[in-house]
Amino acid sequence: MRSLALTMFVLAMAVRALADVVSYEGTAFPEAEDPAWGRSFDCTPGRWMVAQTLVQFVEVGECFPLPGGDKDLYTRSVAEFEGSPAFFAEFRCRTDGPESEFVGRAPAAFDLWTRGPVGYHFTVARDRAKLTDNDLVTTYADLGDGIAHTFRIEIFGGEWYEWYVDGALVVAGVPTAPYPAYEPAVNWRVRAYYQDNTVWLDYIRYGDIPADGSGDFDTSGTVDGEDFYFFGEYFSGEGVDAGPGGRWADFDGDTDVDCGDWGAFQGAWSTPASAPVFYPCLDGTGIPTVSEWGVAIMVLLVLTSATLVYTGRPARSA
Ligand SMILES: [Ca+2]
Ligand SMILES: [Ca+2]
Ligand SMILES: [Ca+2]
Repeated sequence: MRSLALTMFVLAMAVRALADVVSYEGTAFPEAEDPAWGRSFDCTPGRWMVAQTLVQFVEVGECFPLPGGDKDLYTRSVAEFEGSPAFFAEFRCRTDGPESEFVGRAPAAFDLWTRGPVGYHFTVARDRAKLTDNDLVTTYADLGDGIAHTFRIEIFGGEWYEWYVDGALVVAGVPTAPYPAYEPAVNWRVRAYYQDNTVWLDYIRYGDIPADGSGDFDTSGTVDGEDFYFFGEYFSGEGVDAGPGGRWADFDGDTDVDCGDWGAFQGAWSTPASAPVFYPCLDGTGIPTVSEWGVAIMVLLVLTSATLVYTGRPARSA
């Protein structure tokens, strides 16, 4: 019974509308998870969901000669964050597309777009990423091949911005102008230019940067179930730096998000019911018991089966 209740709780958390953070978590296609996402595409891109991840498969030569082919684009206004003094955007993905596709703004692109003089454009290949700002200053970052990576930007009005890959600072500078501003929007685009490729998108999150050590991921003024989901997402374990995205959950300010922070999170819990069980910290050792693993695996299976939604074509092996 408890496992069922936990499962329903986790599923309820999978569809969320946060006050000061917008998140796409890969529980369904973007426009199904939240109708605020718009979709447009060229030719016949394939897409499907697996394990809370959006998978997109694009091929060249589908509708017209090279270069170009399938394109799958999702866009959403970020106007609600105009004037934010501390704004972040973070996404996690991997692709099997090569760096040579950069010439066509492919394989995967994430844009903080605008009609004004400021914007940030990420392009991700399987082993390299680049950030281009509206001054056309481009910075590259080498990636470990074949695994998902976390990309994050923090923008402090017109004062400063910082770009991180997997929690490490890559570049910082003074923006051309404050962002979000000038009819801002976020775009996520997967495209085939000279080669077919597949992209796995785990999540997109953006909004106001939460206060350090607050436990309040969505800056809602309460510490509750919305924050609980993200506490699990940014939990790093003792002595492991959780990166800039996890500072809000690091109550003791030692860079990790561990079971000590979980105790503080429970102390900060502000809704009428007590905080849910957090299995990695259940017995203080960080190691779940056999029966706890059983519940965790059941939840995972339910989530996986609930999100196995197929449309388009399955990916071909490279
Ligand atoms: Ca996900
Ligand atoms: Ca909150
Ligand atoms: Ca900590």
